[in-house]
Amino acid sequence: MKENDLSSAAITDNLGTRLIGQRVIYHPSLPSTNDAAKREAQQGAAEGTVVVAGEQTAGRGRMKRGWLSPRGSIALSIILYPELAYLPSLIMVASLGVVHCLEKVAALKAQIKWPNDVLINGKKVCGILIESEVKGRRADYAIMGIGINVNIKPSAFPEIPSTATSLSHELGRDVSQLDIIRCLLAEIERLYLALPSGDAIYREWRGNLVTLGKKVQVSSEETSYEGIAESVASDGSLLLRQPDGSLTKIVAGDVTLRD
Ligand code: BT5
Repeated sequence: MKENDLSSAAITDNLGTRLIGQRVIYHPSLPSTNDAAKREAQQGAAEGTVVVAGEQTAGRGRMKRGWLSPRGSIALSIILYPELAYLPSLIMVASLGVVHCLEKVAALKAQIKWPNDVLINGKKVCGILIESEVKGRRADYAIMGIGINVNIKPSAFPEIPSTATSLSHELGRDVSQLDIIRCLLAEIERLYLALPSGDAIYREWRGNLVTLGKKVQVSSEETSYEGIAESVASDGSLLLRQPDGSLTKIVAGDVTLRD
C-alpha cells in the first residue's frame, strides 16, 4: 500500500484495540502532529486519540531541534492521560513498540539508544518525543510523538544527518506505512495497558539498550559527562560510572557512543 492510501478509515479498520486508535485524525500535511495532538488534548479528546500526518512541515525534536518527516515517513502522536507514576515509562512503551513492530512488519532487528532513539545497524531510524503537562496527581495530558523513516532516502535530505537510516534503505524495498502504523497502535496499547502489572516493560527496555556497558559521552543542556553507561533506573534515568568511580544519575541528555 502506498502512502497516498493512508486514511483514518484504513488505519482504524478492524484494528482490534479498545483505547488507542478508537479515533484517528489523519492530515496529509501538518506542521507537527505533537502540536495538533496537544490542541486536541486541551479540548478534551478521548484517551488514545491519534493524530497522523502524511508529512510534517515543522516537525520537532527535543530541545527545540527539528525533525524532518517528508512524505514516505511516519509521523504520529498518541494522546494519553496516564497517572503520574507512569510518565517516565512512556518512552519505554514507545521505543519497545517501535522495536517490536519493525521486527514484526519488516523483519528488521532494531536497538534502542538511550534515551529516545531507535537504531538499525547503529543508525537512527526513529525519534520519539514525549511531551506532557502535569496537574495534580494525573498528567493533564501526555503526547507520545513517534517519527519513523520508512520509504525515504536519507541522503536526499541535507537536514537529515549521515547517522540516519530508513527502512527502505535497510531493506532495498518499500515497506507499508499503513501496516507499521496499525501494528504500532496495537502494540503500544498492549504495552501501555500492561504498565500497572509490574516492571516487565522496564526490564525489556533495559535489555534492548545498545548503550549499556559502553563508554559514552553524555551531554545535557548545561554540562557534559564521560564514563561507562552502567545501567538505567526504572524512572528511565541513566546511571553513568565516571572515571573517579562515582555513579551519576542523568535524567536527560544526548549520548555519543565512544567505543
Ligand atoms: C528526536 O529528537 O529524535 C524526536 C523526534 C520526534 C519526531 C516526532 S514525529 C511525530 C511527532 N511530531 C513532532 O513534531 N515530533 C514528533 P532529538 O533526539 O532531539 O533528535 C533531533 C535530531 O535528529 C535533529 O537535530 C537532527 O540532527 C536529527 N534528525 C532530524 N530529522 C531526522 C530524521 N528524519 N531521521 C534521523 N535523524 C533526524
